Amino acid sequence: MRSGVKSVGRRLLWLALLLGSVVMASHAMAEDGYDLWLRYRPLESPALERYRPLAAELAGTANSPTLRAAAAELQRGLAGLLGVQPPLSERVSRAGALVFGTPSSSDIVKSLNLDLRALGAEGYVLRSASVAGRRVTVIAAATDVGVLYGAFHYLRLLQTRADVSRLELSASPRVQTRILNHWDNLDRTVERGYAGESLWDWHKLPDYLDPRYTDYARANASIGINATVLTNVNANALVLTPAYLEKAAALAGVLRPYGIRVYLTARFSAPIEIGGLATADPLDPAVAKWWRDKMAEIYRHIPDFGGLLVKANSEGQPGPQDYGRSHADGANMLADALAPHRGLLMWRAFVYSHEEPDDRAKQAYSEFVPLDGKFRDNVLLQVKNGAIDFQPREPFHPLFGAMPRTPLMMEFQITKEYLGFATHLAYLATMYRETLDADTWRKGRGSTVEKVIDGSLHGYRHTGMAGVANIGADRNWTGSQFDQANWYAFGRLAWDPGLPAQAIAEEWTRMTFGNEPALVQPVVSMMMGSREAVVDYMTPLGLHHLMGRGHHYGPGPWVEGGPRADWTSVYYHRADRNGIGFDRTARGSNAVAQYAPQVAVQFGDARRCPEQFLLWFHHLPWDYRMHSGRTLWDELVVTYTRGVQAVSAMRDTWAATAPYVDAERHAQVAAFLAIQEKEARWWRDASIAYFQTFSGRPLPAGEAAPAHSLDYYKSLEFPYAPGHH
Ligand code: BDP
Repeated sequence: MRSGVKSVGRRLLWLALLLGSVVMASHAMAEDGYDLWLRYRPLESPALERYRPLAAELAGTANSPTLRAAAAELQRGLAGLLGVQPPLSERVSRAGALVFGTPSSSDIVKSLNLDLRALGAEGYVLRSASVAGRRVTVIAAATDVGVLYGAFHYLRLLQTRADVSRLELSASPRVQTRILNHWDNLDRTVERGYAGESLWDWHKLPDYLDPRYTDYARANASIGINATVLTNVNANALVLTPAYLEKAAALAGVLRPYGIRVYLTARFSAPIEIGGLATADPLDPAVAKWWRDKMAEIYRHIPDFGGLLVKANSEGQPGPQDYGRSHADGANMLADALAPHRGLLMWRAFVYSHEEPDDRAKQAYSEFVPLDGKFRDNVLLQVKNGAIDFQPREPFHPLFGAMPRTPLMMEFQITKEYLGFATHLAYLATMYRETLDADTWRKGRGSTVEKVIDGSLHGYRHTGMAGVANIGADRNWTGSQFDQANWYAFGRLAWDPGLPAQAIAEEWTRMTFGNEPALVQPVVSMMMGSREAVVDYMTPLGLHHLMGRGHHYGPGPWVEGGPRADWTSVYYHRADRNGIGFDRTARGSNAVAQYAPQVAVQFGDARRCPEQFLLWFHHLPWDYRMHSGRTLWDELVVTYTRGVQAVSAMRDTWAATAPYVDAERHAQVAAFLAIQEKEARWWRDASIAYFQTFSGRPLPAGEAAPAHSLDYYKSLEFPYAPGHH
């Protein structure tokens, strides 16, 4: 009996252990996306056998925080990918060593006499070489942060199964400041954020440094992002008070080893709000002194503070025009306060006023072009990709190419405020590429926006690219698995604005999900078509600004009235019995005249205007003949439907990838695609129901009628839609 009890007990114990290990194993395999693309999962054969001998040892001296971060990342990556923990040694003692360092940190690197000067302060080389007769791989740079970037690149090569046996590559960034703009508030809400609360836990700072801050830094460094604005452009002056500066300094301390500089947003009226002054007039000496003192104070807290980002006289924010001064007066006063510390001032060109009757699309150009050459040396003007506001598709902003004497930096939106929030799958690199590839013609053919941004067209002394972050405290960082790709793509394009969107998608997919061709190919093609699908079901043929009021969730083409015309939809689509579209030709607002003549004639002529921008520039009758031979009305309906169909096809594509993706992430993406399909149909149906009241025309043959009445769509309300405060 006793032995029987014992054996039952033992069996139970075994069962418990077994169950425990199964639970643990499945837990270990469950993936929630936290790892991002830095997902160092064990390699399969034969890649494993190929790479292992090339990482037998880590040879270098980790004698700075940045080099320690580089060595730690290599160790972590190699342990995950190759299942080895290569010893760290100062010299090469075996074949297959991975040598890392700068000429000053590593005698081996020094002895190789590499020409590192051309790489600049952030570039690196990856090179197969021979040291004392032994084959090694070298990750070398002139600076520690270059080594860190090189380490991430090396790991990426393994993650994407590249050949690393004969490496001979070098890389350096084409844009100087590669910066995230967090629209994060001090109460941890995030304006237009769809990934939960702000990552910055201000309340617990500076004493508690969430380990996530380090992972955030790793992720950014891995794609070359070297700066971050911690706070919302709709700024709260409190962030400039001593208590918050201490908190910001603590964050800067975490980010510094990863080559990331901290910036803050400055509320223009801060001298009044926290400084006790009666005015914030930029030409008042007391105001200028207040800012000078404030900057000195910031630099005492954060010696490598990057600078300030300012939204002024835009959407109700205070600014120099409140005192009858120009944007240049305001920007230069702040730039002067930053200059002794080598800080940069990023001044946003996103300005428009409801008191100004002119077409909103024209206002930034009208405001800033006359100020070209009037800004201090440390000012960059930050310009959104298009002239309205981060719409699913906009023609490039006419300011690009039009301010040769003022460094213009790009502002892209990574968070998908106008492209379906976190649930819609929209890979944005194709959109970023479209803008970067656009030809401004300002210095003849080939004067692309890319060349404006990398500074080569006008010889800018400063260059920059900003991305409005989509990051929050959600486990998967960005609210969805595929939104991680947009963070990734932004960083890669900021480093090299010439990269093809497809190559970035492929790289990301391999790192994030795996290398099986049956996975990579369909996922990449799904990503490549995804943003076009959103354009089709939300704002086809150049339509824009048709979303719900305030929260911007879902369709709202009927939005009218309220405090400002330029915050309604009817202002933009101008649909009536006769037709639809915003006439921006010489007969209308003449916004086309803000482009170079070669561009203006194209956009200004309905026959030559790319149809994707047709209703952006033209008001056309419903029976206008499209290139397809269809009427404009029919084309509109067909395009909406095409968008919905594309999402259905994406669902099928994704379903077929199930064998290659862990269950947790697969299920989440599948569920989000189902939401996307539902909402795509909602956009189509609501838009068609609304525009049909003007066109008075039947739907083309075979097209399904909207599922509900227009009144139904108009009645929907979403008081707690995320991202809106
Ligand atoms: C708009 C957003 C608003 C931002 C603004 C900006 O709806 O929340 O404050 O852009 O960029 O698209 O300043």
